[in-house]
Amino acid sequence: MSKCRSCGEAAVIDLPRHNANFCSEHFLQLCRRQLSKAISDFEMFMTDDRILVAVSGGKDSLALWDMLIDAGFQADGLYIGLGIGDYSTESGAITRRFAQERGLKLLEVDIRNEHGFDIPTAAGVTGRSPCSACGLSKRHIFDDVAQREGYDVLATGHNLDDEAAVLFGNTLRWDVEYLRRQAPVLQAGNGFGKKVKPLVRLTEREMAAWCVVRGIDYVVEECPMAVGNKHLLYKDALNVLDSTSPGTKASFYLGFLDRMRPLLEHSASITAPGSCPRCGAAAATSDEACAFCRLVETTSGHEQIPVRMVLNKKARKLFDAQWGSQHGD
Ligand code: Q46
Ligand code: ZN
Ligand code: ZN
Repeated sequence: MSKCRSCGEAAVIDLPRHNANFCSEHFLQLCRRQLSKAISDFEMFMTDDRILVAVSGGKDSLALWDMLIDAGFQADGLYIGLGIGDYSTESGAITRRFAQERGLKLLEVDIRNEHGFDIPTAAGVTGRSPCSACGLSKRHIFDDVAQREGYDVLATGHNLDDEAAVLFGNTLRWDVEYLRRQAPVLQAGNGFGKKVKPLVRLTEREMAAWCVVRGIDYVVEECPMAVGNKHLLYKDALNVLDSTSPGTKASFYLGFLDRMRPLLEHSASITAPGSCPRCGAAAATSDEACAFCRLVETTSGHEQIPVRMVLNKKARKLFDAQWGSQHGD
Protein backbone atom coordinates (compact mmCIF):
# COMPACT_ATOMS: atom_id res chain seq x y z
CA MET A 1 0.00 0.00 0.00
CA SER A 2 1.27 3.46 -0.85
CA LYS A 3 2.36 5.76 1.93
CA CYS A 4 1.85 9.46 2.67
CA ARG A 5 4.84 11.56 1.61
CA SER A 6 4.59 13.66 4.77
CA CYS A 7 4.01 11.15 7.58
CA GLY A 8 4.42 7.64 6.13
CA GLU A 9 0.89 6.58 7.15
CA ALA A 10 -1.41 4.85 4.64
CA ALA A 11 -2.22 7.21 1.74
CA VAL A 12 -5.77 7.91 0.53
CA ILE A 13 -4.90 9.77 -2.67
CA ASP A 14 -2.11 9.84 -5.23
CA LEU A 15 -1.36 13.16 -6.88
CA PRO A 16 0.80 12.51 -9.94
CA ARG A 17 1.39 16.22 -10.53
CA HIS A 18 3.10 16.38 -7.12
CA ASN A 19 4.61 12.96 -7.73
CA ALA A 20 3.39 11.86 -4.29
CA ASN A 21 0.68 10.19 -2.21
CA PHE A 22 -0.99 11.67 0.86
CA CYS A 23 -3.01 10.57 3.90
CA SER A 24 -6.28 12.45 4.49
CA GLU A 25 -4.82 14.94 6.96
CA HIS A 26 -1.85 15.87 4.79
CA PHE A 27 -4.02 16.02 1.69
CA LEU A 28 -6.30 18.54 3.43
CA GLN A 29 -3.23 20.50 4.48
CA LEU A 30 -2.00 20.63 0.89
CA CYS A 31 -5.40 21.93 -0.27
CA ARG A 32 -5.46 24.56 2.49
CA ARG A 33 -1.99 25.75 1.44
CA GLN A 34 -2.99 26.03 -2.22
CA LEU A 35 -6.15 27.95 -1.27
CA SER A 36 -4.28 30.33 0.96
CA LYS A 37 -1.57 30.90 -1.69
CA ALA A 38 -4.19 31.81 -4.31
CA ILE A 39 -5.94 34.19 -1.89
CA SER A 40 -2.76 35.97 -0.84
CA ASP A 41 -0.96 36.02 -4.23
CA PHE A 42 -3.91 37.75 -5.84
CA GLU A 43 -5.07 39.73 -2.77
CA MET A 44 -8.53 38.22 -3.12
CA PHE A 45 -9.89 39.22 0.29
CA MET A 46 -9.01 39.83 3.96
CA THR A 47 -10.27 38.07 7.09
CA ASP A 48 -12.88 40.73 7.86
CA ASP A 49 -14.32 40.89 4.31
CA ARG A 50 -17.85 39.57 3.77
CA ILE A 51 -17.69 36.91 1.06
CA LEU A 52 -20.62 35.65 -1.00
CA VAL A 53 -19.98 32.19 -2.48
CA ALA A 54 -21.86 31.23 -5.65
CA VAL A 55 -22.99 27.66 -4.88
CA SER A 56 -24.46 25.21 -7.38
CA GLY A 57 -24.61 22.01 -5.31
CA GLY A 58 -21.62 20.60 -7.22
CA LYS A 59 -18.33 19.55 -5.64
CA ASP A 60 -16.32 22.68 -6.43
CA SER A 61 -18.63 25.32 -5.01
CA LEU A 62 -19.50 23.30 -1.89
CA ALA A 63 -15.82 22.48 -1.30
CA LEU A 64 -14.98 26.17 -1.72
CA TRP A 65 -17.61 27.24 0.80
CA ASP A 66 -16.39 24.58 3.24
CA MET A 67 -12.73 25.56 2.75
CA LEU A 68 -13.41 29.26 3.32
CA ILE A 69 -15.32 28.57 6.56
CA ASP A 70 -12.61 26.10 7.60
CA ALA A 71 -9.99 28.83 7.03
CA GLY A 72 -11.92 31.26 9.28
CA PHE A 73 -13.47 33.53 6.62
CA GLN A 74 -17.01 34.93 6.79
CA ALA A 75 -18.75 33.34 3.84
CA ASP A 76 -22.46 33.08 2.98
CA GLY A 77 -23.81 31.14 0.00
CA LEU A 78 -25.99 32.15 -2.94
CA TYR A 79 -27.88 29.47 -4.83
CA ILE A 80 -29.75 30.23 -8.07
CA GLY A 81 -32.65 27.94 -9.02
CA LEU A 82 -32.16 27.72 -12.80
CA GLY A 83 -35.21 25.54 -13.48
CA ILE A 84 -33.21 22.77 -15.20
CA GLY A 85 -35.63 19.93 -14.31
CA ASP A 86 -34.63 17.31 -11.76
CA TYR A 87 -31.01 18.46 -11.88
CA SER A 88 -32.02 21.78 -10.32
CA THR A 89 -34.38 20.14 -7.82
CA GLU A 90 -31.62 17.86 -6.60
CA SER A 91 -28.86 20.46 -6.54
CA GLY A 92 -31.09 22.88 -4.59
CA ALA A 93 -31.93 20.21 -1.99
CA ILE A 94 -28.26 19.23 -1.55
CA THR A 95 -27.16 22.85 -1.18
CA ARG A 96 -29.86 23.60 1.41
CA ARG A 97 -28.92 20.52 3.40
CA PHE A 98 -25.22 21.46 3.30
CA ALA A 99 -26.01 24.92 4.69
CA GLN A 100 -28.47 23.69 7.32
CA GLU A 101 -26.16 20.99 8.67
CA ARG A 102 -23.39 23.54 9.16
CA GLY A 103 -25.53 26.46 10.33
CA LEU A 104 -24.47 28.59 7.34
CA LYS A 105 -26.48 31.38 5.74
CA LEU A 106 -27.79 30.56 2.26
CA LEU A 107 -29.46 33.15 0.02
CA GLU A 108 -31.62 31.86 -2.82
CA VAL A 109 -32.96 33.27 -6.07
CA ASP A 110 -35.42 31.21 -8.08
CA ILE A 111 -35.25 32.56 -11.64
CA ARG A 112 -38.78 31.50 -12.55
CA ASN A 113 -40.36 32.95 -9.41
CA GLU A 114 -38.41 36.18 -9.50
CA HIS A 115 -37.90 36.83 -13.19
CA GLY A 116 -40.60 34.74 -14.91
CA PHE A 117 -38.42 32.36 -16.95
CA ASP A 118 -36.10 29.39 -16.58
CA ILE A 119 -32.98 28.39 -18.51
CA PRO A 120 -34.52 25.79 -20.87
CA THR A 121 -37.31 28.25 -21.76
CA ALA A 122 -34.80 31.08 -22.28
CA ALA A 123 -32.75 28.86 -24.58
CA GLY A 124 -35.81 27.64 -26.51
CA VAL A 125 -37.32 31.09 -26.98
CA THR A 126 -34.17 32.99 -27.92
CA GLY A 127 -32.31 30.27 -29.82
CA ARG A 128 -29.25 31.02 -27.66
CA SER A 129 -27.32 28.03 -26.35
CA PRO A 130 -28.56 27.08 -22.85
CA CYS A 131 -25.13 27.85 -21.36
CA SER A 132 -25.03 31.31 -22.87
CA ALA A 133 -28.52 32.20 -21.50
CA CYS A 134 -27.52 30.63 -18.19
CA GLY A 135 -24.13 32.36 -17.92
CA LEU A 136 -25.66 35.72 -18.68
CA SER A 137 -28.40 35.23 -16.06
CA LYS A 138 -26.02 33.95 -13.39
CA ARG A 139 -23.55 36.80 -13.88
CA HIS A 140 -26.35 39.35 -13.60
CA ILE A 141 -27.96 37.82 -10.50
CA PHE A 142 -24.69 37.14 -8.66
CA ASP A 143 -23.53 40.68 -9.20
CA ASP A 144 -26.90 42.17 -8.29
CA VAL A 145 -27.30 40.20 -5.03
CA ALA A 146 -23.67 40.68 -3.96
CA GLN A 147 -23.96 44.43 -4.33
CA ARG A 148 -27.49 44.80 -2.94
CA GLU A 149 -26.65 42.74 0.15
CA GLY A 150 -23.40 44.60 0.75
CA TYR A 151 -20.85 41.78 0.20
CA ASP A 152 -17.24 42.82 -0.39
CA VAL A 153 -16.55 40.07 -2.87
CA LEU A 154 -18.20 37.29 -4.86
CA ALA A 155 -16.29 33.97 -4.91
CA THR A 156 -16.90 31.26 -7.50
CA GLY A 157 -15.76 27.62 -7.53
CA HIS A 158 -13.84 27.65 -10.84
CA ASN A 159 -10.96 25.21 -10.39
CA LEU A 160 -7.65 24.70 -12.19
CA ASP A 161 -9.25 22.35 -14.76
CA ASP A 162 -11.94 24.94 -15.60
CA GLU A 163 -9.46 27.77 -15.97
CA ALA A 164 -6.99 25.68 -17.96
CA ALA A 165 -9.81 24.67 -20.36
CA VAL A 166 -10.87 28.31 -20.81
CA LEU A 167 -7.25 29.32 -21.34
CA PHE A 168 -6.84 26.55 -23.91
CA GLY A 169 -9.92 27.77 -25.82
CA ASN A 170 -8.87 31.42 -25.67
CA THR A 171 -5.38 30.50 -26.88
CA LEU A 172 -6.65 28.36 -29.76
CA ARG A 173 -8.65 31.38 -30.93
CA TRP A 174 -5.96 33.89 -29.86
CA ASP A 175 -8.71 35.84 -28.18
CA VAL A 176 -6.47 38.50 -26.65
CA GLU A 177 -9.24 40.41 -24.88
CA TYR A 178 -10.45 37.29 -23.07
CA LEU A 179 -6.88 36.30 -22.29
CA ARG A 180 -6.31 39.67 -20.65
CA ARG A 181 -9.42 39.20 -18.52
CA GLN A 182 -8.56 35.70 -17.40
CA ALA A 183 -7.11 36.75 -14.05
CA PRO A 184 -8.51 34.96 -10.97
CA VAL A 185 -9.52 38.40 -9.66
CA LEU A 186 -11.70 41.02 -11.31
CA GLN A 187 -11.52 44.23 -9.33
CA ALA A 188 -14.65 46.15 -8.39
CA GLY A 189 -15.34 49.17 -10.52
CA ASN A 190 -17.73 50.73 -13.00
CA GLY A 191 -20.74 49.41 -11.09
CA PHE A 192 -19.48 45.80 -10.93
CA GLY A 193 -18.50 44.10 -7.67
CA LYS A 194 -15.18 42.34 -7.06
CA LYS A 195 -15.05 38.70 -8.21
CA VAL A 196 -12.53 36.04 -7.25
CA LYS A 197 -11.72 32.40 -8.02
CA PRO A 198 -9.92 30.99 -4.96
CA LEU A 199 -9.72 27.39 -6.30
CA VAL A 200 -7.52 28.14 -9.31
CA ARG A 201 -4.57 26.24 -7.82
CA LEU A 202 -6.64 23.09 -7.13
CA THR A 203 -7.86 20.51 -9.63
CA GLU A 204 -11.30 19.00 -10.13
CA ARG A 205 -10.06 15.64 -8.82
CA GLU A 206 -8.62 17.29 -5.72
CA MET A 207 -11.94 19.02 -5.05
CA ALA A 208 -13.83 15.73 -5.38
CA ALA A 209 -11.35 14.19 -2.92
CA TRP A 210 -11.78 17.14 -0.52
CA CYS A 211 -15.54 16.46 -0.51
CA VAL A 212 -15.05 12.74 0.13
CA VAL A 213 -12.59 13.28 2.98
CA ARG A 214 -14.75 16.00 4.57
CA GLY A 215 -18.01 14.01 4.14
CA ILE A 216 -19.64 16.53 1.80
CA ASP A 217 -22.56 15.24 -0.25
CA TYR A 218 -22.72 16.87 -3.71
CA VAL A 219 -24.56 16.47 -7.03
CA VAL A 220 -22.43 14.04 -8.97
CA GLU A 221 -24.30 14.36 -12.28
CA GLU A 222 -23.22 17.16 -14.60
CA CYS A 223 -25.83 19.67 -15.69
CA PRO A 224 -27.68 17.97 -18.59
CA MET A 225 -27.24 21.07 -20.71
CA ALA A 226 -23.42 20.90 -20.59
CA VAL A 227 -23.25 17.99 -23.05
CA GLY A 228 -21.48 18.86 -26.28
CA ASN A 229 -20.05 21.99 -24.72
CA LYS A 230 -16.64 23.00 -26.16
CA HIS A 231 -15.44 23.59 -22.62
CA LEU A 232 -15.78 19.84 -21.88
CA LEU A 233 -13.92 18.99 -25.07
CA TYR A 234 -10.99 21.22 -24.03
CA LYS A 235 -11.01 19.65 -20.57
CA ASP A 236 -10.84 16.17 -22.07
CA ALA A 237 -7.99 17.18 -24.38
CA LEU A 238 -5.97 18.57 -21.47
CA ASN A 239 -6.67 15.43 -19.44
CA VAL A 240 -5.27 13.28 -22.24
CA LEU A 241 -2.06 15.33 -22.18
CA ASP A 242 -1.94 15.25 -18.40
CA SER A 243 -2.35 11.48 -18.22
CA THR A 244 0.80 10.91 -20.28
CA SER A 245 2.69 13.82 -18.82
CA PRO A 246 1.38 14.61 -15.30
CA GLY A 247 1.52 18.29 -14.39
CA THR A 248 1.06 19.58 -17.96
CA LYS A 249 -2.36 21.07 -17.19
CA ALA A 250 -1.17 22.80 -14.02
CA SER A 251 1.98 24.19 -15.58
CA PHE A 252 0.03 25.43 -18.62
CA TYR A 253 -2.37 27.46 -16.48
CA LEU A 254 -0.15 28.41 -13.53
CA GLY A 255 2.64 29.33 -15.96
CA PHE A 256 0.21 31.64 -17.76
CA LEU A 257 -0.70 33.38 -14.48
CA ASP A 258 2.94 33.74 -13.60
CA ARG A 259 4.31 35.00 -16.93
CA MET A 260 1.33 37.09 -17.99
CA ARG A 261 0.75 38.71 -14.62
CA PRO A 262 1.69 42.28 -15.56
CA LEU A 263 -0.72 42.19 -18.47
CA LEU A 264 -3.49 40.62 -16.39
CA GLU A 265 -3.21 43.02 -13.48
CA HIS A 266 -3.17 45.95 -15.79
CA SER A 267 -6.59 45.16 -17.20
CA ALA A 268 -8.25 43.48 -14.25
CA SER A 269 -11.52 45.40 -14.22
CA ILE A 270 -14.36 45.42 -16.74
CA THR A 271 -15.29 48.64 -18.46
CA ALA A 272 -18.98 49.55 -18.30
CA PRO A 273 -19.54 53.26 -18.64
CA GLY A 274 -23.36 53.07 -18.72
CA SER A 275 -26.18 51.66 -16.60
CA CYS A 276 -29.31 49.78 -17.64
CA PRO A 277 -32.34 52.10 -17.70
CA ARG A 278 -34.56 49.29 -16.33
CA CYS A 279 -32.60 47.59 -13.57
CA GLY A 280 -29.71 50.00 -13.04
CA ALA A 281 -27.05 47.32 -13.56
CA ALA A 282 -23.72 48.36 -15.07
CA ALA A 283 -23.83 48.10 -18.87
CA ALA A 284 -21.85 49.10 -21.92
CA THR A 285 -24.36 51.87 -22.66
CA SER A 286 -27.31 53.62 -20.95
CA ASP A 287 -29.31 53.78 -24.17
CA GLU A 288 -30.87 50.34 -24.06
CA ALA A 289 -31.84 47.70 -21.50
CA CYS A 290 -29.06 45.34 -20.41
CA ALA A 291 -28.87 41.83 -21.89
CA PHE A 292 -30.55 40.31 -18.81
CA CYS A 293 -33.53 42.71 -18.92
CA ARG A 294 -33.89 41.99 -22.65
CA LEU A 295 -33.93 38.26 -21.87
CA VAL A 296 -36.65 38.80 -19.23
CA GLU A 297 -38.67 40.77 -21.78
CA THR A 298 -38.32 38.23 -24.61
CA THR A 299 -39.30 35.27 -22.42
CA SER A 300 -42.07 37.07 -20.55
CA GLY A 301 -45.39 35.18 -20.58
CA HIS A 302 -43.91 32.39 -22.70
CA GLU A 303 -45.08 28.88 -21.93
CA GLN A 304 -42.51 26.81 -20.05
CA ILE A 305 -40.31 24.66 -22.32
CA PRO A 306 -39.19 21.30 -20.82
CA VAL A 307 -35.44 20.58 -20.53
CA ARG A 308 -35.49 17.67 -23.02
CA MET A 309 -36.86 19.86 -25.79
CA VAL A 310 -33.81 22.09 -25.96
CA LEU A 311 -31.21 19.32 -25.81
CA ASN A 312 -29.46 17.96 -28.87
CA LYS A 313 -29.69 14.24 -29.65
CA LYS A 314 -26.56 13.24 -27.73
CA ALA A 315 -27.50 15.30 -24.68
CA ARG A 316 -31.04 13.93 -24.71
CA LYS A 317 -29.76 10.34 -24.59
CA LEU A 318 -27.57 11.08 -21.59
CA PHE A 319 -30.34 13.06 -19.94
CA ASP A 320 -32.79 10.15 -20.29
CA ALA A 321 -30.22 7.73 -18.90
CA GLN A 322 -29.61 9.96 -15.89
CA TRP A 323 -33.03 11.39 -15.15
CA GLY A 324 -35.55 9.24 -17.09
CA SER A 325 -37.67 10.59 -19.96
CA GLN A 326 -40.70 11.58 -17.88
CA HIS A 327 -40.28 15.22 -18.84
CA GLY A 328 -42.01 14.69 -22.17
CA ASP A 329 -40.98 16.03 -25.53
S1 Q46 B 1 -25.52 25.23 -15.23
FE1 Q46 B 1 -25.88 26.68 -16.83
FE2 Q46 B 1 -23.64 25.34 -16.43
FE3 Q46 B 1 -25.89 24.01 -17.03
S2 Q46 B 1 -26.81 25.49 -18.45
FE4 Q46 B 1 -24.63 25.47 -18.91
S3 Q46 B 1 -23.87 27.16 -17.69
S4 Q46 B 1 -23.88 23.65 -17.92
S5 Q46 B 1 -21.91 25.76 -15.16
ZN1 ZN C 1 0.25 12.07 6.18
ZN1 ZN D 1 -31.15 45.62 -16.81
